[in-house]
Amino acid sequence: MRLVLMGPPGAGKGTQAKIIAGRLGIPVVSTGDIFRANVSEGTPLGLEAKRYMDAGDYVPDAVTNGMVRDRLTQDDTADGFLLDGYPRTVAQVEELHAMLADSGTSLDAVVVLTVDDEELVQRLLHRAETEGRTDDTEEVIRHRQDVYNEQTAPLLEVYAGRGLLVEVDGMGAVDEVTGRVFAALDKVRGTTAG
Ligand code: B4P
Repeated sequence: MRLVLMGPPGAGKGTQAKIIAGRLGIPVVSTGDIFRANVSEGTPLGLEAKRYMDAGDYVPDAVTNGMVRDRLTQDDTADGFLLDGYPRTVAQVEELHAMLADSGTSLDAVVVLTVDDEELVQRLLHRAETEGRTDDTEEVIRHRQDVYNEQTAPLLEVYAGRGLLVEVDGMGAVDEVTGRVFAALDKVRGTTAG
């Protein structure tokens, strides 16, 4: 399967992506994780990305798109993948569409996790205590929510119009949310996943 997992910061994308992809036997491609790996290795990409991430802004499309294009040419993604946190802008949607068209493929579904705003802030503040991520301060979290609402929320309509959008309630325990994702995927695609 070729899946996209979307949702506001703190919705549980990274958490669910690992579980879902593990069960489906496909790799996770997380743009956030790739950026963070580059930041900790001090690569030129990491140095550039860090400026934006620390402020809660999106890394420029040209940088992000090039990185994803490279990743999706690797062999392990040939039979499927789960994109976690990409695309996040309309330009990224079109670039992804072009990348897949170049290889004669297309997306199967775009899953969006929905979670109340205050719950999102609480989850990220809790993560700040445990992981110390530099973009998990309350001020930056609220800015990330605004950026999501301005730049990423409009993508939901785009994917709904293409018949790909699957909305899943992201409130509640992690395993409950996973169960809802698979139930929704089974319903939409008639898959045998899980
Ligand atoms: P991401 O790494 O994608 O960060 P995120 O939106 O905070 O989501 P994440 O996956 O980490 O958190 P999750 O919801 O799983 O992006 C970070 C930055 O990278 C962006 O701000 C941007 O600068 C840059 N970037 C990434 N992709 C980009 C793109 N395409 N274009 C441009 N820039 C890009 O989990 C949050 C917390 O909630 C965790 O602590 C988790 O344990 C907890 N949690 C999860 N599920 C829960 C549940 N059911 N109940 C309670 N807690 C739960």
